[in-house]
Amino acid sequence: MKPLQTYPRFVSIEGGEGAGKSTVINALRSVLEAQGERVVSTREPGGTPLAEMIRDLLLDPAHEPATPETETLLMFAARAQHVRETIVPSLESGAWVLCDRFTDSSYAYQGAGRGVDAAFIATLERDCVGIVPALTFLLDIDVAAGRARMHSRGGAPDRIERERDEFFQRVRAGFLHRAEADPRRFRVIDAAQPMDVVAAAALSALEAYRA
Ligand code: T5A
Repeated sequence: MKPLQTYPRFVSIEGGEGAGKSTVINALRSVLEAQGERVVSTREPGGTPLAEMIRDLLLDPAHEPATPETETLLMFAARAQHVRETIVPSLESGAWVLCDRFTDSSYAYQGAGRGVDAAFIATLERDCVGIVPALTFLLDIDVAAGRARMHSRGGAPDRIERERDEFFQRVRAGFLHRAEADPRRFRVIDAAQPMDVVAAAALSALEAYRA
C-alpha cells in the first residue's frame, strides 16, 4: 500500500465545535510571519473556489439531508481539490500551511460520528488525498462547553451544528482515539482554558516541533 506523504510544514488544527481553532491559527500565523516565514492558512471543507461551493452544499441546512456516504464523498471531493490546488503547491513553494481541519475530521465526524467504515475513509485518504499533516493540534473541549461558546457567538447553526450532543460526544472520542494512536503527530491541548493559555500552549508546542 502506498504510504501517505508528509511535508514538515504541513500543520492541521482539529477539534470539536467551538474549540477555538481560528484563535489558535491566528496566533500560530502571527508568530511564524514575525519570524519571516510565509504562511498559507486555509480551511476544510473549502480552501479553493470549487471546494468552497462543496462546503455550501455540505453545511447549508436548506438542502435535503445528506446520507453519511454522500457527506463523506463530498468532504473528500472538496479535500482532493484543496490538496491539489492549494495545499501541495503552497508546501512545495516553501510556505507553512495551517489547515483548519483535515482528514482527521472525516475520521471523527463521518467515521466515529456517523458510523462510516474507517477502512472506507482510509481508502479515500490514500487514493484521493495522499498526504497527512506532519503536526496536528487537537483542541479538546467538553461538548457542552464548546457548544455554549458557539451559541454565545450567535448566528444560525449549520447542518452539522444542528446534530445532537451524542453525535458530538462520539466525534470527540473519535478525535481522542486518533491522537492516542499517533502521539508523534498529535499535540492535544486542553481547549477549555482561557484563550491566551491555549494559544501559548500551541506556540510552545510549535517551537518544540521546530527545534
Ligand atoms: N467537517 C469538516 C466534517 O464533518 N468532516 C470533515 O472532514 C471536515 C473537514 C466545518 C464543519 O464541517 C465538519 C465539522 C464542522 O461541523 P467549521 O467552520 O470548521 O465547519 O466549523 P467549526 O468547527 O464549528 O468552526 P468554527 O470556526 O465555528 O470554530 P472554531 O474555529 O473552533 O472556534 P473559534 O475560534 O471561531 O471560536 C468559537 C467561539 O469561542 C470563542 C471565540 O471567541 C468564538 O466566539 N473562544 C473562546 N472563548 C473562551 N475561551 C477560549 N479558549 C476560546 N477560544 C475560542
